[in-house]
Amino acid sequence: MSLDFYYWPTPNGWKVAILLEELGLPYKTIPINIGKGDQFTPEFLAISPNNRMPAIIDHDVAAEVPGEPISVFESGAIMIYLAEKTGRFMPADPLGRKETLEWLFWQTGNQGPMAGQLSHFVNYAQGEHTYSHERYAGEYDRCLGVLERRLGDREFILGPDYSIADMICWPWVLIAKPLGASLDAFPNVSRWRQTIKARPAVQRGVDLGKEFRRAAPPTDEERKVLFGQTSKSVGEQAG
Ligand SMILES: N[C@@H](CCC(=O)N[C@@H](CS)C(=O)NCC(=O)O)C(=O)O
Repeated sequence: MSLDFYYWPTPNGWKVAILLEELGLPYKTIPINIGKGDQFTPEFLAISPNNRMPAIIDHDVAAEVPGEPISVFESGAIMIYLAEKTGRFMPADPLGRKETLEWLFWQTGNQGPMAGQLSHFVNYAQGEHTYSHERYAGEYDRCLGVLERRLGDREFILGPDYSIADMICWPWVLIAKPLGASLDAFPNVSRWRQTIKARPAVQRGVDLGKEFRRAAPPTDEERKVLFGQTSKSVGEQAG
């Protein structure tokens, strides 16, 4: 398999980095510097129309299915694509597949956006935003509660087997503390977080591109790129 991985070291990028490392697939990392605006180039938008990373291009498809290489955007879609293509980290039976999809949709529709907005108010928003901050802190906490109940009688999200459902939910739990949340009230989540953290492939995934990680608050230039995006501003940059 020959894969290009469009990536920047953030929790959403780690999800796919972890899966690629777990699968042991060779891949070429293409950094998408989201503070510089790489996500708005016409080339990247052709792969990822929502101007967000992660995304992948699978060059092997041409060999199997005649035609162009296949691009995939949205972390959940990428993970299903790779799990189904390799037959790993996802149950093949219809009910197991259904449960995997439930947790992938839950992550990308609930935990991810709520944690992402919480991160915005913890790390980036300037000035006082008590209502918004509390709203997202509450939602992040609620999502931790959802995982806590799910993991009450299961080692992993789907049961005894580690899967893409764990890989997609884990990165936003990894950074609970920097988001201002304690895991003290969530013993099952804490246990699960530690078990997954101890996996060498997970460590390699989280370390991918760590030299690009932000050491300081964003500059004014980066703020302009990242925040206040509209259809017009993205359209203008996309050319
Ligand atoms: N729902 C998307 C979320 C991806 C996402 O939000 N990526 C962020 C980095 S964590 C990004 O690319 N941001 C670029 C921007 O805000 O312009 C997924 O799960 O893939």
